[in-house]
Amino acid sequence: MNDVRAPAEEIRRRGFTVLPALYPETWVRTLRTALEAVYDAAGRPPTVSSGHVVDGASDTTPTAAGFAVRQILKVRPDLAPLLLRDEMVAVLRAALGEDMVLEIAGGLLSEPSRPFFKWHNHIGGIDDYRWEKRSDYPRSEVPQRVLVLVYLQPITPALGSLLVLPRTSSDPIAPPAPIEARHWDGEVVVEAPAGTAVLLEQSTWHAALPQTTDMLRMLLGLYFASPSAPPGAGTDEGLLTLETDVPLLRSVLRNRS
Ligand SMILES: O=C(O)CCC(=O)C(=O)O
Repeated sequence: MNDVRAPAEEIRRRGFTVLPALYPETWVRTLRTALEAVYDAAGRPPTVSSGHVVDGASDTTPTAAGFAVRQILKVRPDLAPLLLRDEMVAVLRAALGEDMVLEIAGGLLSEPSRPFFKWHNHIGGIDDYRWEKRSDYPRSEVPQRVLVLVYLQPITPALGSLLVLPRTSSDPIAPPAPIEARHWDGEVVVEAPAGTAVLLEQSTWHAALPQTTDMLRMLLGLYFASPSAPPGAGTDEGLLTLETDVPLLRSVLRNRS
């Protein structure tokens, strides 16, 4: 395994790190096929709506972010062995503490109809929209929560590059520019091969450019938190009672004993 201290330090120092092509090609293919099958079973609706991922009761739903699969292991328990990588979990432990937990495991599909995915972060969990209406953004000097985006296709301009604004823990938390603006000064444009995991500290602002090619764009969204973090929005209830014989997954569940 690579040294995990450098990427963990990067999360602390600039709010994110990228682990390129971390997931093997065969896993990426299987995960893509599974997510597309979930989308097929839902009748392939338009992927985008004005809704938020945390709203609504169904397992799958179009949202502003794309077609969200809220609890991937509830709809596809067979994917448990393919969800996590040792190196990623080691980096997360170095950043969040040995007893950090997986809060949410979801999936997201989109296509060219998804417009610019405006700047946002994940303070307090999956959707941060309530913070838009506030000026008292909560601050934490140590990482409390990290979102991992696992890209199931290359991240390229044609497929919608990811934009990230690096931040240190002493940077302001409020957005430095309008969240609708396509480009912010200081942004990093992330481009990487399929199977790449991008680890974002919860206060790190990010956005995604629209894709121009027709292919379904798919990713996993995995939220990890230190046990001392205040409970997150949109917690994946299924993970609280999940029983699994996959040791790596079991080791990050709240009920792992
Ligand atoms: O679609 C993307 O590349 C970014 C997704 C994202 O920012 C999120 O799910 O929070």
